[in-house]
Amino acid sequence: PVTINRLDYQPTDWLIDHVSLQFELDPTATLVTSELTLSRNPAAGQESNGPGPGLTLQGSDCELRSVSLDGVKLAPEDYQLSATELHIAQLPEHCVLVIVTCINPESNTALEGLYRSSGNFCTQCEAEGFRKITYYLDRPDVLSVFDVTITADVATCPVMLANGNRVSHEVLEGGRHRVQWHDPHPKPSYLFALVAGDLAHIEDHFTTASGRKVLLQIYVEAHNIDRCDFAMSSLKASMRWDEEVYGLEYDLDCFMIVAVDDFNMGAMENKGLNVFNSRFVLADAQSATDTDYMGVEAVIAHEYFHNWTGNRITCRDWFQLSLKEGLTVFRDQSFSSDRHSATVKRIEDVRLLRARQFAEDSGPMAHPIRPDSYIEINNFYTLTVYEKGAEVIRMLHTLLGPVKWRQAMDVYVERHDGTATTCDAFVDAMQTVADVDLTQFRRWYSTAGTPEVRVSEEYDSQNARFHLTLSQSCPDTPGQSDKLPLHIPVVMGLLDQQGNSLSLSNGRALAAAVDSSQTDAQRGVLLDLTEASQTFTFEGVDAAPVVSLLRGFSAPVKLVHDVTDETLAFLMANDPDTFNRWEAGQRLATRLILGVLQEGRINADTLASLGQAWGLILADDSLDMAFKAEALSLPTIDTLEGSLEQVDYQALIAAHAMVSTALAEKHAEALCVLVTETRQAGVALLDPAAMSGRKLANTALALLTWLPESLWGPLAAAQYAAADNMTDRIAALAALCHGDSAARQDCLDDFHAKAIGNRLVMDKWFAVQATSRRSSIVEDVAALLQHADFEAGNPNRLRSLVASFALNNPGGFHAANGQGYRFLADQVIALDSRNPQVAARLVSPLGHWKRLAGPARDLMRQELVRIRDSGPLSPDVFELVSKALQ
Ligand code: DPP
Ligand code: ZN
Repeated sequence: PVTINRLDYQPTDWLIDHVSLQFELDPTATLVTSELTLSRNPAAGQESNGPGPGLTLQGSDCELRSVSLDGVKLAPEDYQLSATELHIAQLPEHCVLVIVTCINPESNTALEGLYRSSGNFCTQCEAEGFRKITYYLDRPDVLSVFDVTITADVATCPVMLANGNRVSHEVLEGGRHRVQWHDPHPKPSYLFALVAGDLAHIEDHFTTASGRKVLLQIYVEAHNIDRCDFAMSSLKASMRWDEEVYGLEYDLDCFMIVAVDDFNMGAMENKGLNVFNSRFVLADAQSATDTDYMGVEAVIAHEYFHNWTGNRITCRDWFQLSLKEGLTVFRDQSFSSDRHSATVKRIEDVRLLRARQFAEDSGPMAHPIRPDSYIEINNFYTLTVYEKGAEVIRMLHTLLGPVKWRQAMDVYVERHDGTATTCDAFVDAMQTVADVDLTQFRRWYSTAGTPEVRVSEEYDSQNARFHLTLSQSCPDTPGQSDKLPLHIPVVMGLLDQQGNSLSLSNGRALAAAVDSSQTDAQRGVLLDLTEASQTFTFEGVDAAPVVSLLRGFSAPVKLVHDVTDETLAFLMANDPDTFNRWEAGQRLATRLILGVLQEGRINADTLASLGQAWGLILADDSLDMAFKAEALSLPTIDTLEGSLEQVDYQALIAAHAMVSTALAEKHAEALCVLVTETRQAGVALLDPAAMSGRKLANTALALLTWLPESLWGPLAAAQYAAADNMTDRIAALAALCHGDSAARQDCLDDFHAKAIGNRLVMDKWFAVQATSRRSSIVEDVAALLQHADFEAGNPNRLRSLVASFALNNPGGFHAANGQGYRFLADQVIALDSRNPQVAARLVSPLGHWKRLAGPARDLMRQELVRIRDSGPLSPDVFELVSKALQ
């Protein structure tokens, strides 16, 4: 396998000015005729005398039937063909090349290129799937206007869709028909899409700010037609939001979304024709949890927002992936936070970052948000590129402030619309407007690893001065050591002992949020931490203050700040920044759990502090119940793991269990009340208070499961029986799954019976069992692999069982005898030849063996070795396994 390096980028020698594609659809032998109008790229390297540069097109898994140049069919000696390329040595400066390929969608189990899902045709071309359809300059900086003609049987493919606007439809002889689509916006091949099959749809309209009427359609299999309304309303809300917040309007006559059951990723932003994993489209009360609904809304928004940040302005090369993904994640996060509780949304995003992205940063695949090299680009659709990428954008937003941020985005769009560009160009656009110099900030794009910020305080009572010293460092990561300091925006405030916010003599003012009722002092200030160590002095501080740092998690760093339990409890009760109230509780809980690891017992004082603070939060009626639920949720194992050098998972899991049990015991009565009395009857399913109530009630139930089942089992069984929505039903079932009652099997059977015919619900039936804390879990999961409803070829089903187990069941996965690791390695080996992308996703949990303590370390490593030696590997799995073993 070849390593591709970012600095080797060269523009292409050729441009494709226009492409016309004709598909003769057939399940096993689809003919693709591609007519490329080519011209030499004036931006390419200096031409020497003699013949111009040859043309090399990428292609794989497609059978070449013919090549013609300017109407003349080429003989095999006129071109060179390898397993991955078609090379033509001599072409005129302007020419038309016609390539005919034949492909087999039915046998395409990798789900890249053109494939079949539930009998329908669909495509997935990002990042490099287009080359499995035809030979092409399959890279994001080659933008072209596409015309697409599709011919298929009327009976099996009544619906035939492609990007852009439909321009014609004709009925042919022999039961065939043909449609033609034209996309006026030049685009790279990864944004191409085709869908054909027997699909039903719903439709609606959206009138843009400038008064254009856009047709909106959502296509699904007929039996899902009643589950699309929420997706449609999410789409309209996204379109409105992008106009209102960014002034960005939709630009075609129609916008289509198609849901397919077999999909490697979440969804894909193909121009005008988004193809979605059905789990991010289909939702109704009986099948979707509140979290699922929020996921649908966020992913619909994310893909829609790509129309500008991704499609109109795309990436020059795949190293720039975060240019579109980090920015678009930031935009979808902002959208969700505008529509729901901003604090809760922020907490959820930070939890994900800490649990998964920080782990990436401390593992063998650690990379900057703009990677420097890759073997397989599919391995770089990572939490780092997406979620840390969004944090980098958020920091720019913080440094610029909301008004300048919007101005800078206008500059970015104005400058780069219709082009493929770079992260550097994005920061250049920000710099045209920013007051701060962003030179140092750019290091965030090239630095891997999670920086650490150490804090020390000194109060000088004589001079009424407070000194705050912040020191930053960033651990070595593969290929990177001795990193330079980053520009870290630290939002902070000082409180007096009564909890009042002090006006600060240092730091930059923060702009008020539009609806904020906070004073300037309550909002605090922004400190620019740019040096390895920096002291900030605040004048006129009359008594030793309490510091609230990194408000709203203003930078993706680990904060090391040694304060007392009382200070944390004080911040939990008094910090005007609600995020930091939550954060203080997490820090107390972390201290409690890590304390058990060190001392073998729970620190009674810390437990009392946290218990009291919980009591205050629970009693505070001004707080949203969803926030309370977050405050009652302990940091997860994968978050805690991040604060340890070497991890003994079984010990960590035991400590976490001990603390969970102690807290549940202490609050058992109150938690039971929350389970039974927080739910609101007779309100709309998605009423915000009802959703928050369910979240709090189900968090309480989850905590109670640490106690003997006699205490909560009947509550859970009753909740299961009474539930009129999926959120409560699955939460009850998840609780029962930890235990061993008769109700467990009864409810599982009942759930299974009701899930028949709804794949997404059946996925939940697998996932809920995969995350149980039963001691027989590894055998249970292995047995489920043999279940008649398990489908290894369906990525969602596979993830619901295998990935749920590996990622969300630390106790089972890290079983002391290594059974969990062996199970996962077996799945990777079995899957790699069928679907390398999904197989590679399953490798990551095995990549962290160096961080493990004790025998687990070697047990995990052995499984990586076993994968490595199991035969020829895909580049995807090869890259992850070889980097993990280095
Ligand atoms: N580009 C897709 C998304 O993140 C994934 N390939 O929206
Ligand atoms: Zn995206």
